[in-house]
Amino acid sequence: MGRRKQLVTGGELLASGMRGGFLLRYLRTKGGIAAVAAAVILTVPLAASANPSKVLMFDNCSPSFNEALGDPNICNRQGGTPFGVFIQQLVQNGRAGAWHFSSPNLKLPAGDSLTVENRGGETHSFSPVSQFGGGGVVPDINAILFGTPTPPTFFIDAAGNPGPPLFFADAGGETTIPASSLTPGTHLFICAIHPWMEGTVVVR
Ligand SMILES: [Cu+2]
Repeated sequence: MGRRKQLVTGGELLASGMRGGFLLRYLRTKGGIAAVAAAVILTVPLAASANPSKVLMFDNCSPSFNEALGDPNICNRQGGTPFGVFIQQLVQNGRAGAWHFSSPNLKLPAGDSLTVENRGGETHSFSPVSQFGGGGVVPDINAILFGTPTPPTFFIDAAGNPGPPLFFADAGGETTIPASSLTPGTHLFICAIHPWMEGTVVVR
């Protein structure tokens, strides 16, 4: 509720920030695309989950996200990828690899719940979807990835019916997927904010 409101606000800020050629101006002021590409040297966290029934969320956001989006609460970590580099990665690759789940593939015994811990600096989600390849909840990220702010989305609820995205975790927080949602079979998850973040959980 409060969290969802914050997300919508973030999307609106992103939208307003990108109107009027914001992105191009931003890249230009930072020395152009070549300089941005040269700066793409990422420090991807190598931490692996010791507990096999836990998934970790990672990103590499930086305080420049807060400046670019005009919201001090987007990213609460220091250092990291400049906002313009992040956008450039999305434009060029359709993803920013440092924004990922670890491990993205998990096997789980039926009856177990699954804890998902956010070790990044931004809010993420581990939202069940009926298939990969759909959009998320941030219109401007969707626009970069899909060419439209409103691509098809495939979020589902525990019964497998279409519904709003579930299981958000703030930076430093966690969310738990209940055993009742992890019936035997293959379950697909994406981050509703960064929809290239994909996870698969096979329950037996
Ligand atoms: Cu995310």
